[in-house]
Amino acid sequence: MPASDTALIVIDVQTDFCPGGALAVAEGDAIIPILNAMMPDFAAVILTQDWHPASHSSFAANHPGAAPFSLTDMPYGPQVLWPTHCVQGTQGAAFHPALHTGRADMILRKGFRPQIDSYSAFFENDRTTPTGLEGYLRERGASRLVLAGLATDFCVAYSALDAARLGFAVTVRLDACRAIDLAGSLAAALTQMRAAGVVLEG
Ligand code: VGL
Ligand code: ZN
Repeated sequence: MPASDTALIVIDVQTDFCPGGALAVAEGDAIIPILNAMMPDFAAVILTQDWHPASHSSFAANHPGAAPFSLTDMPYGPQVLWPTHCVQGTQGAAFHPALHTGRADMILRKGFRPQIDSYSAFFENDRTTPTGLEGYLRERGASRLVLAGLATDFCVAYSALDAARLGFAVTVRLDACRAIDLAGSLAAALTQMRAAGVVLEG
């Protein structure tokens, strides 16, 4: 059983990221039994939820002529343009029905500002606008974090890298993650996480 200073952060296990969803991650739902089984072992459980307005600037549909999965330049840097997904209040933005949400102490929504995406649970994609999660975790006494969820190479990796930068001891449970893997993004994310001192398990 992980110690009382260890929090589990479950990233974006939402209908749109699971098979049949708008931005489906292959086998995204396969991790849910593992996540449910992990939850009772942690002093704190946080779920994150990608939560975009329909006008969100990360949606290809809001950039005339742009194809989904193409890159654009935003004031804060390069940004992948995604299929429309996780629109606030829609079924696609809901947690997958098999995920045990009752054990969550906190649900953190991110990506709600129209002009900026937020892969990380800690900072928006400008890497400076905080979500408030760091303060929550510190006030809960958490110094060690275990991360899992969707997708390994985007929201999980960005969250893990930010957490390591903030000084948390970070483990990513790869068996409880699945990746989008766009143009080598999974290999790059694994390399970056290892270099940042993130422990990759499973
Ligand atoms: C995610 C792409 C767009 C994720 C969220 O949860 O990894 N990926 N929005
Ligand atoms: Zn998103």
